[in-house]
Amino acid sequence: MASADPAPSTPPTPPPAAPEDASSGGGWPLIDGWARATLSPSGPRLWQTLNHKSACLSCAWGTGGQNGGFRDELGEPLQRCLKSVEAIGAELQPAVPAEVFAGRSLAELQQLSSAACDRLGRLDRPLIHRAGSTHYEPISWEEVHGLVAEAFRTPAPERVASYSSGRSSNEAAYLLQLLLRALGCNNLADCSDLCHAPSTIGLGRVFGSGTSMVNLESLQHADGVVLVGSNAPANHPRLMNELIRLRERGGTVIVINPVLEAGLLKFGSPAFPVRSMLGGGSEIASLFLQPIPGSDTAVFLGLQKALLERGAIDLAFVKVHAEGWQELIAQIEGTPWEAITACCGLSREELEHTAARLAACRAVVFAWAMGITHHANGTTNVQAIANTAVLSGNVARPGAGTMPIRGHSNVQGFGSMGVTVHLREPMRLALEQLLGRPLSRTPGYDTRALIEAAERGGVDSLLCLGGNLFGANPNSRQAQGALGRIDTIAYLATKPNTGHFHGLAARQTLLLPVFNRFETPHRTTVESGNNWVRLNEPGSTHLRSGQLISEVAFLAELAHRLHGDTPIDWRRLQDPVYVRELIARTVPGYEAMAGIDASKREFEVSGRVFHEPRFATPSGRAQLAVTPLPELRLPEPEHFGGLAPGERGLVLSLITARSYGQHNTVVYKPGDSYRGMPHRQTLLISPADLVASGLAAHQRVTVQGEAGALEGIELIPGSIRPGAALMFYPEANVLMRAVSDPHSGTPAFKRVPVLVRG
Ligand SMILES: Nc1nc2c(c(=O)[nH]1)N[C@H]1C(S)=C(S)[C@@H](COP(=O)(O)OP(=O)(O)OC[C@H]3O[C@@H](n4cnc5c(=O)[nH]c(N)nc54)[C@H](O)[C@@H]3O)O[C@H]1N2
Ligand SMILES: Nc1nc2c(c(=O)[nH]1)N[C@H]1C(S)=C(S)[C@@H](COP(=O)(O)OP(=O)(O)OC[C@H]3O[C@@H](n4cnc5c(=O)[nH]c(N)nc54)[C@H](O)[C@@H]3O)O[C@H]1N2
Ligand code: SF4
Ligand SMILES: [Mo]
Repeated sequence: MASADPAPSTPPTPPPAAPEDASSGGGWPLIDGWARATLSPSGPRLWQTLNHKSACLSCAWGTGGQNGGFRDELGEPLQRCLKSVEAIGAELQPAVPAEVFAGRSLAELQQLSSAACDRLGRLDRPLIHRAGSTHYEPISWEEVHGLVAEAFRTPAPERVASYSSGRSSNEAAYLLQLLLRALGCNNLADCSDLCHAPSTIGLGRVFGSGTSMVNLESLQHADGVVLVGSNAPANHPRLMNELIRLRERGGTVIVINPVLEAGLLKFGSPAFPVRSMLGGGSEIASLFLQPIPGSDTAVFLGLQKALLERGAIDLAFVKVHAEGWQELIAQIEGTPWEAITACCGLSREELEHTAARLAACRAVVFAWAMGITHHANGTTNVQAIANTAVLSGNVARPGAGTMPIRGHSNVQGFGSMGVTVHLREPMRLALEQLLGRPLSRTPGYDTRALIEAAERGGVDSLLCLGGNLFGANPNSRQAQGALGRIDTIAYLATKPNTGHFHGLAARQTLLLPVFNRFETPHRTTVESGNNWVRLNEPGSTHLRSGQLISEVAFLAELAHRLHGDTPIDWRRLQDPVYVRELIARTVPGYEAMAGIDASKREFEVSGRVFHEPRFATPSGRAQLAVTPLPELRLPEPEHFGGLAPGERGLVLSLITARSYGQHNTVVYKPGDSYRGMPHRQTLLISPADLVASGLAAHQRVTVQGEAGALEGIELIPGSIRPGAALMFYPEANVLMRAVSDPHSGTPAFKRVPVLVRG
């Protein structure tokens, strides 16, 4: 493919972007997006990649693998969405022209937006930035290996760390944690700390297992889905097909979201072309509740109370299969309706009506995403959902259960592989046996703790396996300062991002190009959000003259340089088949990994999907616990310095979320017409708040947070609950101070107090 070759003079081809239509989600624009993408110059290569036997790069719903690029684990065809095309398109860009790094100073590169960083192209040779220099410069791999090994060879293992983002393989993840744990270091920060950690911890407390207890097949037996705090039409489009089918079966979809997301009302899926094209899409929500942001614990407590009052709690089931129910029932009975409705802003009638619909369902799946976890009480939110599932008898049978909708395509695999500061006991014991000695008991740094330790000068060396640690954290200025106190940072990445230019280390920053999933020259595996382990076939890259490395090769080389040949032959870990052997031996639930190279048989991680109500807790019973209502009062304008004379404004609870055209910190498209937000410097506000504050639609205002301000933000009236506002991440991350859930360390990205003034 000529256009995909790394010719330095070729301008990068922008990835194909989906056009939009504001009236519903999906529909014609998606079909048109497919057509445009596949007719683009990189179209043939794109199709080749879509058909490659590897899992989609984008979300953890997971599509592709041994069944071919378009099929899911049940073998159903046509299950690939346009988001995966967006992700592949970006990876098929030509290499960053050599002149970019030779010619542009860091000061210039720091001016680039997230989209512009990504559009520079693919990284194809190792680079280094040395303190005092104005530029990134080329460096040889031999020198890189030497520098990184020197940085991690330390008598103080608590002063080194890693951060990872769930796009890499299970094999790379396993190696990363093994090499750090063998050093005596538990500082394995991961993007899940900013994402679903409250789900892992909350579900772990209730059921003894922190992942979804529902698989795809089971979901297809549900007649009710409660979808909370998820914008699935944009972020997990494939899930929409399941919701469409469920509605077709006569099932009920209850959506809980302060924002009336267009695609959650109606969605046109290309998998249902006739309805999608001629009927304006399929109806999704049977009921739509718009609570106050951060109040979901109150919503679920209200549903529990209404279920109890209408006699719809199966106490016989609960008494046998749960513990702690007495205290929970006492909380439900003892909490007055007024406290619940004041906290969540929904009426008793709304909650009672919803509970009646729930009680009428035979089997309900409770599914949620960041609207639940990105709160100072994220873990409690998750526990409130899990309590509701148990009390209503919707656990551990076909079509019923709890389903956190995972983010990155292999983020769950990273957790399974032990890239976590909450290592589970069975895996600890297995690793200790493998390494022949006890692991360090010093608690590791999760992502927020890592930033705080770095800020104190407590971190010397950091290895980043993908991601954008700078861009993903709250309080961007603090993140930048903290990273700047680390001596050496090595970023392994496929494409440049803002973090590579703003997150510079004190002495040296290495920027190292890696193969992505469909290019890696050896087999790899990943795990979906529904516990399905996929096998990716080897691939090749279009960057033929590049110097890319496989992540496994890089980590095995580092491990060998640090640990030599003891107690395992670290260089043998260059062979991913051997890594899979170790995974099968040491990772609970991964026994079937042992034969996967020979059998090519993908599998479900064992012990995660409960078919009967015997949970993974010591007693086998679900552990119910009370869930305190959150205190959601917003500060006064004076907290932010107040309004200037003649200024108008108001304090709002800001949700920071993804637009329809971005993948996390990487922006593909500036606008979001589904929400009527034409560019990224916008704030979605309710018309009622415009009237109350005296501000005008489309006025440019200042948004003042506790850590920083953004000026020139356009006010966009939209279907959002009064009192709440929505802006796009990562730009909004300058605004917020890091306020984290004490149980999981996850920041409150969805309830950021701000003063809007103009
Ligand atoms: N295309 C695309 N796909 C992606 C990603 C991407 O960036 N782009 N990112 C991936 C990753 S890592 C993740 S974690 C997921 C994220 O997937 P989502 O969680 O769907 O993403 P967000 O944009 O954070 O949107 C969260 C939703 O929660 C709602 N919400 C906000 N606050 C509250 C609240 O207090 N209560 C309730 N009930 N709802 C609330 C918001 O209005 C919004 O609709 O997507 C994954 N897939
Ligand atoms: N305000 C606010 N902040 C948030 C959120 C929010 O909703 N609001 N969401 C949070 C959430 S849920 C998450 S998960 C984090 C995301 O945080 P991260 O995971 O840290 O960020 P990403 O933007 O997904 O990282 C993208 C980069 O990964 C690299 N990459 C891509 N593929 C590969 C690969 O195969 N290998 C390697 N080594 N690198 C690769 C590319 O260089 C790309 O630029 O952000 C969090 N931050
Ligand atoms: S739903 Fe997720 S995994 Fe499936 S094709 Fe779309 S982005 Fe990829
Ligand atoms: Mo995420």
